[in-house]
Amino acid sequence: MKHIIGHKNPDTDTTCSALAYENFLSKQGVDAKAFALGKLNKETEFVLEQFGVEAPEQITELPHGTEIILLDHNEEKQSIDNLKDLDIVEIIDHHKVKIETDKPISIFIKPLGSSCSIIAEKYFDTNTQLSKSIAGILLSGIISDTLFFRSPTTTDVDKKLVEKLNDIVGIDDLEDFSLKMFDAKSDLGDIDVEDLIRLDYKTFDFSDGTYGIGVMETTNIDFGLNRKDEIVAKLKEIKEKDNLKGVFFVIVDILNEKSYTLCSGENEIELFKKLFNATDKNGVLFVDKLVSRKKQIVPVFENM
Ligand SMILES: [Mn+2]
Repeated sequence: MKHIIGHKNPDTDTTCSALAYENFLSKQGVDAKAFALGKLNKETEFVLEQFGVEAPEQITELPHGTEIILLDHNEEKQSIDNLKDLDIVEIIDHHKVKIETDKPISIFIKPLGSSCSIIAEKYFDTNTQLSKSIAGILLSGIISDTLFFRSPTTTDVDKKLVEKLNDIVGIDDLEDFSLKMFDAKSDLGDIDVEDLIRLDYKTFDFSDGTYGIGVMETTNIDFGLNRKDEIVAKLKEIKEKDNLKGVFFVIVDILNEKSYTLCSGENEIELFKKLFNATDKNGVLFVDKLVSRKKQIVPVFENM
């Protein structure tokens, strides 16, 4: 059996695309199952419950030689702990290619707003029957990753796919549905500060070292900003512990398309201000329209 796995710190796109691809492959007679590398966030739980889809089993390692399909990621650091022992047979993703493989494999990468868009296209292109529940989770994954088309990663293809999927799902008010998703994502209760930072966290190798960048997409920025001191202290701790050049925590106001970034030290504050022309209010770095780590933040660091 092929194991389909999304990235660590699973989000709605990675989880729903993996689940939908399991369904797609089963219709082609391929034995495959989706797994999650960690606890699902509340947005994903809301979406799965909404469409009656069971959450994937959580794993951290797989037996030596297991055949795996990577969904929504292709970097080792974002993948399963013992990736080196496993047999990658396929990659489906919408991020830039970073991986080296020891043999030819199927790689399917498209510059779309979400991995769910790629899976949805596979259904439509092959006229594969698409149930209301699978169409529902695909539509949700696209809405989540594109911040309901607010993110600059959005393409016209994503918009058309949501329309086509909603012909099957039949949601009357998509804007209202997206707000419910984002509110679910923003409802973090009394989450531990490190868990908050690592909810959607990735590390990147830039020219002068490795950096960590966490993103909190929210409809309630105060949830993050009210814990500023605690978050900054933890960013410093993570920087030391993980031996990083710097750590950033970007609080994204989804509905107003603005961001507020916290940093692990003075050098990082200066760097971020310089790179993004940010306004500094007591260590909170404000940038209008900066919402996408993939399309807006990482490329700027890569060119510094
Ligand atoms: Mn994605």
